[in-house]
Amino acid sequence: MTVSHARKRPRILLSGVFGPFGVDDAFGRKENLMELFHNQVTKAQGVASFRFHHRSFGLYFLADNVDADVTVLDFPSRRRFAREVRQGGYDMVGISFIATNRDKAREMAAIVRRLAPAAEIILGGHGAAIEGVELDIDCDHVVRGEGISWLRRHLGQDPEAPIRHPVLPSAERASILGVPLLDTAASLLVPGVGCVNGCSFCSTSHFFGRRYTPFLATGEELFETARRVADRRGTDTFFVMDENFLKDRERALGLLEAMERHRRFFRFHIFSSAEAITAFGLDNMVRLGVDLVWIGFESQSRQSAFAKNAGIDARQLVHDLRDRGIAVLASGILCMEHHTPDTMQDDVDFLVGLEPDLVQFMLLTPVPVTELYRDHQRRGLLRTDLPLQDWHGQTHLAYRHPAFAGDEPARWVARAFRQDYEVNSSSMLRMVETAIRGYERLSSTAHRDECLEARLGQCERRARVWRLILPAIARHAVNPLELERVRRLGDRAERLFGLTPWERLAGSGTVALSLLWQLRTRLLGDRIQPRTIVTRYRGRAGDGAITQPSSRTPARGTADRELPSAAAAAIRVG
Ligand code: B12
Ligand code: SF4
Repeated sequence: MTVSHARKRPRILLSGVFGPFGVDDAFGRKENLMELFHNQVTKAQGVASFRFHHRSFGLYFLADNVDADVTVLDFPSRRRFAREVRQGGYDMVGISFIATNRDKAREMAAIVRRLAPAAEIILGGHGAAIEGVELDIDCDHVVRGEGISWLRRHLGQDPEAPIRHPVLPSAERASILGVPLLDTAASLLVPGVGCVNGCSFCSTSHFFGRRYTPFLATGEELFETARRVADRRGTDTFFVMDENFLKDRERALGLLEAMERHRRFFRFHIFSSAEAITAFGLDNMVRLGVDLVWIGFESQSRQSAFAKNAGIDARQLVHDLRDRGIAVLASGILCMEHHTPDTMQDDVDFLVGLEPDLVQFMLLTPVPVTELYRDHQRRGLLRTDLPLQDWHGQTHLAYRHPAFAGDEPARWVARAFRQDYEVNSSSMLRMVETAIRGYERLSSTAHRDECLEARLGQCERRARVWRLILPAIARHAVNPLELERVRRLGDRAERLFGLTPWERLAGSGTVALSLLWQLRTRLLGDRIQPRTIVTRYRGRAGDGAITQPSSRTPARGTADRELPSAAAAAIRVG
């Protein structure tokens, strides 16, 4: 159904689910943190874990691409959401949620019905894939797949109009070892959604119909968007939220060509599959400015089951990437159907043995509605007794596996992360090493053109700044092996860059900050709740331009108070 809102510009509230996050309560679980690395990657590394929050990016894409008065409410409390619904006079309320947050979405829909009975309720995001969700949650529309074109069509606007990319930080409140990252946070770049590879377990590939929908279809469009965002935010670094960025080789090469032509050398953190990386070429990745790549290696014992990994020497690939200064996040899947305790240990050893900078271990989870979900459903393996809040892939198996019952899966995940930490040391140490390796290799490359000169300069800055954290890493070393590695890496860095008295002092400063952070976590616990962020967009003004959004972030612990954005920005980085 397309609604007519000719009488006035529609008023829309788009909200993420309410907090608190990462606590065991009626709606959520302690495992569902709003922190990517601390939740799923560096979680076993204690004080050395990476800490930051990501916004609900999809909401900003929707808001920026319709002609309507839109409020985006990110990380609200239940009370804050209810207040916005009661006071906002909204025609529509869109709720974005994932499967684990289904019960929160249901509660929010009930709040809307109670406080704004005339408003339409629209459900979107990955939770919309849950079978029968429209019967379970009182709503008017369930949007499965890409949301911008749906919302435009629903509002009677052109679904095919070019997509306007919002200007957003990729992360908030970033800190490692309690040391805040003072640089402006990398910006978000979303070239498109979905992936054509269709790996059976992959939620995103299936949610978007095993298709790739580009938001930015050419290298030139990517470059122009990156330039606009970078100029507005004052940083040339991007977190690229695209499932398999190098899969479209021509587009990535087009971006590289545009950067070289314009002499503007952006840097990127990307996700990509091993086959796409190999096809694109590692030296091209250096030129492109890839600082970090997330690769799904999944399982050595079933490499052939994933076409993306077939015939690739994973260990060599990781080694060659790190040698080029490209940090690698390698992810693997535990408790797959073929796994026995023995073959699973082989897979953990394989992942750890890749010696990547970061690893992710997740339990195989038949997320609705993937090919794997359908297959498990057909074979009666789905754990329908397990509440959806527990389908997060960290402690419980959502399907019946003969070899891993009870709390065995959780223990495997914990052991795997611990093994990686003890064998490979903290991820920050590994990333300092990668930066230094990249610098050494590039500085000894005989012929460097303008692009490689720029990359060398960036690599040097990264290595020089990051090595300042080595004293803090030493202070919290997991074992004597890590202490020894810190000492050797520190000497290597000093031989390359020297060490000024100021840098020595900064190193001591990182130790002080890390101890403060340790104290904070001991006294107040390890959880950090993201602050509520309210962003208001006014629809198309008379001149045809969509006016800039204004953001409000409440102060720490006072989720209902709004501050002027300058103050909010100051709090956000602290
Ligand atoms: C960033 C991210 C996070 C951030 C959270 C950000 C936030 N503020 O919510 C962090 C790192 C904290 C996180 C945590 C978790 N995440 Co997460 N996350 C992602 C990730 C990588 C990117 C999402 C994104 O921004 N995409 C880009 C935007 C543009 O796309 P989009 O969000 O899909 O939005 C589009 C459509 O979905 C739609 N849409 C979205 N919302 C709405 C709303 C309306 C009203 C409409 C009409 C349309 C619509 O329109 C948008 C434009 O087309 C995705 C994977 C992925 N590649 O998408 C996983 C993903 C969403 N996460 C997932 C999971 C499982 C989790 C965790 C449970 C992980 C864990 N094991 O602990 C936790 C849960 C945390 C919690 N308490 O909610 C799953 C969800 C599976 C599912 N089917 O539900 C995904 C798909 C990863 C995966 N492949 O398994 N996550
Ligand atoms: S390659 Fe990665 S993003 Fe693509 S379908 Fe497979 S797991 Fe999903």
